[in-house]
Amino acid sequence: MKKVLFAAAAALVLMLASCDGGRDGILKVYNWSDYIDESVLPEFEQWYEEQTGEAIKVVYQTFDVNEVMLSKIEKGHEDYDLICPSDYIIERMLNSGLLLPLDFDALPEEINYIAHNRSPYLTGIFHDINPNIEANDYAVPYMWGTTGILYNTDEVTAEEAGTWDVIRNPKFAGRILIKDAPRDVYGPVLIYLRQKELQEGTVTLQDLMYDCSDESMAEVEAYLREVKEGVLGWEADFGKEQMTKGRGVVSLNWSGDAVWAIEEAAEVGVNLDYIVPEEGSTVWCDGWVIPKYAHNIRAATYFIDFMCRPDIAIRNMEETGYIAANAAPEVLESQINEDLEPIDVSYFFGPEATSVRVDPVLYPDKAVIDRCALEHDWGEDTAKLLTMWSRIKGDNASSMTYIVIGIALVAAGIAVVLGSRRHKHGKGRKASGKKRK
Ligand code: SPD
Repeated sequence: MKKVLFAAAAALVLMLASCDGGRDGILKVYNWSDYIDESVLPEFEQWYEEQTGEAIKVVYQTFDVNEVMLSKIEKGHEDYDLICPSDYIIERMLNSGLLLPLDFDALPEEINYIAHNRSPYLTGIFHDINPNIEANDYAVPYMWGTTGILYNTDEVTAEEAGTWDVIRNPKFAGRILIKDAPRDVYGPVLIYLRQKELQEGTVTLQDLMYDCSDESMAEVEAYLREVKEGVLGWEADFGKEQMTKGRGVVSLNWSGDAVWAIEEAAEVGVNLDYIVPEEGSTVWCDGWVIPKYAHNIRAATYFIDFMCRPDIAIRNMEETGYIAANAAPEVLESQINEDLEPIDVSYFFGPEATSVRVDPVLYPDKAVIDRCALEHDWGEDTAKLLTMWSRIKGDNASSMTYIVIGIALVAAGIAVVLGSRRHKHGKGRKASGKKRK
């Protein structure tokens, strides 16, 4: 309901702006759903006015699927000022000239939170996005994490959840949730299918992130057809709730959704945990970029900066469960929990952080990071995956569904035959004088 009201308010603001003949005082932000503490939006409007003397109104809209967002920009040329795609989509947008370079010098030095709080680790991740264009000149990391398995510890052992094969384990059939995110499912499945080659060293995780060959695509599709037999739902954002209610017991999910679900579930006595399977996985990072159809570049740059202010980053983390791409000491401080075991997160926070008590689901241990790779854009070959994905999902029925439909058809056939016999013998409802309403 809150979302509907928000969307209606956004539409109204846009309508009023267009009646006004322009949208100079409007900042159109397009972000993932459940990915911000929405109370920071009016605070940004106030802060922006204090900093620049100009009024701004944020129009905030959300998406659940990277490819839906991309198509709005690529095909629809929508005039968002700011969007938040994942790494491989940023790569694609860079390749097709859809992004504007960011002007960090537009920000006064004393409030340049982007420069002050960058994590070298994520700067490196973004540097690796595109070998030809420096992505850090076009994008600022927002949130990041891993893809793994969220599981119900009363039903699934850590050993069972510690392999990607859990998503086709018949023991959990009908209680498995899969993210409706084709690249985030394809990558882990291919990593699973190529275990032998990975162990022999004939292929690397990085190689697999570029592998969209017909052969691999066919193998992943065959595998997903088996997975589908036990799938409770292909979900863009409802999986975490299904897990907290105990309806799902295995969920291929992102670390941030997992953190949110683990905490919510604990409050109602459902025990969940999250693991990055042994075979390896993907690490991902979503970042703020300004598309070339943007109108309000200055306010967009200030908005990115505001998101990098440590107190704002902490609030966004607390609201969503995701890890902010912010390596400020205040952020580390806010995450310390004396009940947890110390882990090494120096790769993210720097050399002081070799042994700190933070949540390992949020901040993966270095050993987990070492078995993860970043997804890459496939260019025009992406279409092959999207077609395969709709083939898998579109044909939604499992074999159990076919059995049920078969039984229903046979039963209907028998009923028709018996009905016609009764009719002949004068024993039907009509024949007995009772009228249908
Ligand atoms: N509810 C917001 C989730 C955003 C997570 N982004 C992950 C993208 C992985 N490619």
